[in-house]
Amino acid sequence: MRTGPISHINSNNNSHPIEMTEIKDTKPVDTNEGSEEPEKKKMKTSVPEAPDSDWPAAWVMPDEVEDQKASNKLEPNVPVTPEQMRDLGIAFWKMDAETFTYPTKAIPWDPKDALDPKLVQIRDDRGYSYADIITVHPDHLPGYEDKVKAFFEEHIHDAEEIRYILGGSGYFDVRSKDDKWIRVHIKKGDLMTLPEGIYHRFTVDEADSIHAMRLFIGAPVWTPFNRPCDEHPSRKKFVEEFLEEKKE
Ligand code: KMT
Ligand code: NI
Repeated sequence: MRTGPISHINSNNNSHPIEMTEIKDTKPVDTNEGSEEPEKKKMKTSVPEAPDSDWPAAWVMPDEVEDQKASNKLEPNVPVTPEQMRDLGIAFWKMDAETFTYPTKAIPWDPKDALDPKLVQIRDDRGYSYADIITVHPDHLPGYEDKVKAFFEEHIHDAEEIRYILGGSGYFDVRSKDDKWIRVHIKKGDLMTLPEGIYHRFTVDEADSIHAMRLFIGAPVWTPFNRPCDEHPSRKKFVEEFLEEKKE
């Protein structure tokens, strides 16, 4: 389901349904500039990612689904491993969302206000200079069902998508190397990044509630480019980096 009235709920139908009202105070944090190059090219932070046992459950899902909020596992289930997710450029950290608390909604939320040292370190290492906090729940988001449908349109962005789940749960679906849907069940304490250019979509699960921090490098641009957009530079970059056979 890639078309339909839900793409028109905004005046700009090519933008995410939760937009920043005003973007103030987006001064960049220290982006580590001028400091030593990390040893490994891909190592963007010194904070170790979660061990495999802490990664979210993930599985292959059918091409078409009736109920986007259902788990939609194949019969029998086809699990997807953390290694397969990392091979698609996904990164994952387990955070302490119990000790550190966050408002239900803050647009924006200044990432410099972070008290959690792990969040501070990831923020600084990766240059996350903007954040906001939203709650996708029928009581907290006007036009809830339409927005939930809009999040489920397959799209890419021209930047990394960074989500820290502060409460509740939901599904991020990403396309596998062979273009099947992989469903990733994220929940409280999960910080996941999707690489620029990966085809993906989001939905709440049957609990209908997720509280999330959205982070961004620089002034936020949430613009989704709906599939197909294979000629988009971010898509081409993703295909080259993660999908094409690497020559030694
Ligand atoms: C997204 O990318 O679709 C969202 O930000 C949805 C709410 S945050 C999990
Ligand atoms: Ni997205």
